[in-house]
Amino acid sequence: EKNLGLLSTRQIELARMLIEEAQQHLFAHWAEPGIDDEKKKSFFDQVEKLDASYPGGLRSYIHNARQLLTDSKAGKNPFDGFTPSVPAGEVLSFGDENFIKFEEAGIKEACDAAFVLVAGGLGERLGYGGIKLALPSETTTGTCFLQVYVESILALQEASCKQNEGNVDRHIPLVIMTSDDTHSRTQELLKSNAYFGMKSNQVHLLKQEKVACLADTDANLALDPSEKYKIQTKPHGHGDVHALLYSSGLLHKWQISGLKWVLFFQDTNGLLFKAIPASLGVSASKDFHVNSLAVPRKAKEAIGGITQLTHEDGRRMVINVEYNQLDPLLRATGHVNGDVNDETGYSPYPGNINQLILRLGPYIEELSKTQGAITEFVNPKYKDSSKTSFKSSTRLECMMQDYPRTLLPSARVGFTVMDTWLAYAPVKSNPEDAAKVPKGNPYHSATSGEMAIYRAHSQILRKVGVKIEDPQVGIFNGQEVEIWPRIVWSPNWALTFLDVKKKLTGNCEISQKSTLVVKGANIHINDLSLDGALIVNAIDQAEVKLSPHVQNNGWIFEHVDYKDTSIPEEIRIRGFAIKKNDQTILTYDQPGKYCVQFHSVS
Ligand code: UPG
Repeated sequence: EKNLGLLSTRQIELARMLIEEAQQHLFAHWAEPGIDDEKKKSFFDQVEKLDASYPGGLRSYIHNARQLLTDSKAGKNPFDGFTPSVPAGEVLSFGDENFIKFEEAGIKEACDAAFVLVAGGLGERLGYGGIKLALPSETTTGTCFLQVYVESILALQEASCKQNEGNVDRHIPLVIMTSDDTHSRTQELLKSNAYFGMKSNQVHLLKQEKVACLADTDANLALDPSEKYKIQTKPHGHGDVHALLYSSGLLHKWQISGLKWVLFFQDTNGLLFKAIPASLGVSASKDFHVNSLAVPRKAKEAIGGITQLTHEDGRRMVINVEYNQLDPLLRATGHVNGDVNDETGYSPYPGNINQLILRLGPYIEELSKTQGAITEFVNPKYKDSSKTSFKSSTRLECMMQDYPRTLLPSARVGFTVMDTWLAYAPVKSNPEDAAKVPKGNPYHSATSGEMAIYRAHSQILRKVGVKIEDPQVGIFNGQEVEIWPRIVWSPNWALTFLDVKKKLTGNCEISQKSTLVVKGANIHINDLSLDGALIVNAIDQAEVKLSPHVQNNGWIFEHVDYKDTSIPEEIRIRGFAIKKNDQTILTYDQPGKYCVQFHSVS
């Protein structure tokens, strides 16, 4: 009471609320007025911020925490009363008639979409010092994840506007959710690279705030161990994106400007945009309000399983069940072996890659009811079986893919399964953990993420008829991977199967040791014969027709050890560095028409 004079009216209200909610321990140690006054004020600045950044305020947070902690102590699981079963979704096969039809439909829709990238995670499992968006997706070109994403969106914008004449001025918005851990470095990455070609007002950064930590099962808020005038905080999870989008006002702006779709995606999947046109096409053709992208999932793989849950009372939903919950849920509902592969070699539950496509209208309607609040969970690590105290403080968490949980049964919720090689290659695990992954299961490491890009491009070219030599097997940082030719192209060269088919024609062959980089919107290659390294760069105003026969010593992988700190971290976490022995480089930086047929043998 003696210290109230330091506070604003709003802060006094919050102090009273904290006392009503039995949180007086937060001030129990406070000194007399005149001592630590600045710290006391900053304590309440923090309380105000925590209150403002949680839907319903800090009081709601404490109530929700109390309920979830009581349920957790009682051993109540969030799936009580629900029986899991395998849901039916749209299964696509790259390059077939259906796939091509959906890709075409998706390109048409893309200019009515907004993209939302959740990138507030620190990537603790990867242990990389920088932000994950700045990590090279592959080291042949060194293009970082954020650049791949931005260039893909720009290429979609260009292709879509072309298909929808009259819409030429549409700039597809990109929202990036950051956190204190990633915000300034993301901003810096964008600014120092001129937004990778986007207009600066096309990109919006929304920073998520952390939430208060909970010290015990009574939901007493925890003070920071190193600062007694501060509440300890931890991340609340990627589910924050919905509340942030809602409060930013962007959704209504998008609706007014005629947008129809919001696509959510994550920080390190170099393949994702290969799957976007077709899956957006599925959303449009099936009129889905929610469409989650999925890939075949190995049992126990660290990706959530898309599951149909049917409640005793008849409710039914198709939802992600997180990877740590699927096995216990199956065991508790009569599946004695839990999460296991079936005769196909995969779990029958498709793996959620957390790429969500939401129809904007119904999304806004739902958020107007919920303010973007997402079903939360708590995961306390108890000291002992009495479940009275925690090993360390905990907090409430939420996940963006839990959005459909509160939807009415009439909502059109579906999912689309794609080939893993085409759609999913995240970078999440450090080399040590990746090397321990059982053989045959994906590593999700920087090594496998890069190799997957080469494999995807090679497989796509095989599908359009290019002869690609079989891959070799290599072991890097203890992980056995397939090494395909290092083929990389820019998104504006080709986005869809038909784009590739149109741009690479005739009799083409590429040897395993080869590197092929194609950057530019108007490059046509016919009768390619490549055994070495060929790099083609052209500005959009250069129309290039090539018939190259190239043979040289090319670029090779040299082993490096992830423990060798003399090598930059983004390289050594892959276990290899590229040595450039020899290459043919073709550059077209002046507008014009070029028709080049050449043999280059060295
Ligand atoms: N992220 C945030 N804020 C947070 C936590 C994470 O923005 O507070 C971002 C993070 O940067 C990343 C994404 O959210 O882009 C996902 O985080 P990550 O740690 O990679 O998620 P996982 O625990 O691996 O799991 C998510 C889904 C899971 C899905 C998997 C697919 O929860 O269902 O199968 O991603 O990659």
